[in-house]
Amino acid sequence: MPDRPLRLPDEQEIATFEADGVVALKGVYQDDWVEVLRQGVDEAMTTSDRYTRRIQDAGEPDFFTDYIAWKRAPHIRKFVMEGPAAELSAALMRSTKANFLFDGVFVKEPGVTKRSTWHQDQPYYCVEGRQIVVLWAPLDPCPASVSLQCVKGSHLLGKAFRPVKFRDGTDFGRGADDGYLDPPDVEQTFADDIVSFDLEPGDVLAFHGMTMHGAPGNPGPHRRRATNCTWVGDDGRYIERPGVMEPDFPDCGLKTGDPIDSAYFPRVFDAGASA
Ligand SMILES: O=C(O)CCC(=O)C(=O)O
Repeated sequence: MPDRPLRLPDEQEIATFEADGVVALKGVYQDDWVEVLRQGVDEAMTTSDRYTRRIQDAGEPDFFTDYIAWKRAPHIRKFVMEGPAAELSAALMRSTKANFLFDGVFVKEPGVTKRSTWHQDQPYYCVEGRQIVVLWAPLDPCPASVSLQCVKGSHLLGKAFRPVKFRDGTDFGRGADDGYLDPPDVEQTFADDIVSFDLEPGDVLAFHGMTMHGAPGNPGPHRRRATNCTWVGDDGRYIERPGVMEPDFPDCGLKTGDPIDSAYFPRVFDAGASA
């Protein structure tokens, strides 16, 4: 373990991430780590916790979603603590360290028609800052037609859109009075800026916490398993948002303005420590 050395993003990939808020990184998770993640997804899908959900429309195959599965899925924990993601994300964020915020699991069984709603991640949860990256990784071959879609440049709009639930579009009690705009009709407003990629297991779609993204259903005959993990760099700060945060971390002990760099959110990569 692993079958080949870590490939870090090059300067061009980092520049693309900074300009577009999204970059497709080919072959950055080694095969062994992809297999660890697949085992972790199996563990997540056969157990449950407060964010474990099946959100498909009535009569459809499972659309499984989960957050913070690493707390109960040993293989996801192993990936987070020992795998390539922490160092890779620190490089993308040009950060001296990477703290782990949480993981997500998104499995669309063949035949799911439901979209993953267009959204930005940060307005859902408790972090503000510029150095925030989400690493989305397919665990099955994932043509652009079923892969994650991102709106290029949306992380620089300076706008936070009201987060809504994937299941039914209801919101979390944050709105215009709190500075959250109504979500736009993305396909209408940003048609020319939507990007998606043909991805294989081992590839990662890295996007910024404020990048607008979503995903089509999975009408084809193959599973579409994916995980994400969210990393916070030097400037990440805790924020209490109005209404319900998702996921929330009620026992993290932080208050608005505190650095995320705390015992609760492990500093998995530290350039100083590894120098
Ligand atoms: O995989 C999906 O369908 C949605 C993923 C997503 O929204 C995310 O990674 O934030």
